[in-house]
Amino acid sequence: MAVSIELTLGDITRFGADAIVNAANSSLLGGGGVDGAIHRAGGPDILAECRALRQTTLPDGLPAGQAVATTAGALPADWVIHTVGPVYSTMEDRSATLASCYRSSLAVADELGARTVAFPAVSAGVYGWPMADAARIAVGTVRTADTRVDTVTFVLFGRDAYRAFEDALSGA
Ligand code: AR6
Repeated sequence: MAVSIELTLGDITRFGADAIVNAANSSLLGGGGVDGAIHRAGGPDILAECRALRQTTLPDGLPAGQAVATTAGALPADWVIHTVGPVYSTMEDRSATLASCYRSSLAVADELGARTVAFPAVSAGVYGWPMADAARIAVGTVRTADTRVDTVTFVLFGRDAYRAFEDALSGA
């Protein structure tokens, strides 16, 4: 069964799903954007698990394109799946790494047994990826992913992001 893809406008920290995805950085120790919002709203348990990961399985941090899960703390989700998007570059095509963020996050969701997953527009904020292209990669990757996740919702912050994902979904 293909994944059902939905779009919504809003703040991902308020979105109820089995798992929500964080656009983190390799340190896993927090930052701005959606990362900052998730740690603020989810409380200290998320950071505590991130620190524990850094002390055990991820001493050098999480490489771009990979994903790892923690508790969702106080958020209305069971897990946060942290993924690290690539920083946008005009010198190098990092699209495969961005696609890998979505595929790896869905693979982690499968391991957890999560059936509903919410994503932000990974790399399309601080990391500078042009929104239309970020949306095309996100939608194209999720659409073709081999996963047991039933529903992926892209939770988009702002009308421009929403429109870009609408266009990507309709193939415009
Ligand atoms: N809900 C949904 N989307 C959001 C929210 C929110 N609460 N807040 C921001 N966005 P960004 P990146 C949108 O910068 O580009 C952090 O410092 C935002 O408008 O959060 O992958 C990390 O620690 C944009 O469309 O992530 C890293 O250092 C999208 O989420 C770095 O930023 C992604 O923007 C990661 O940069």
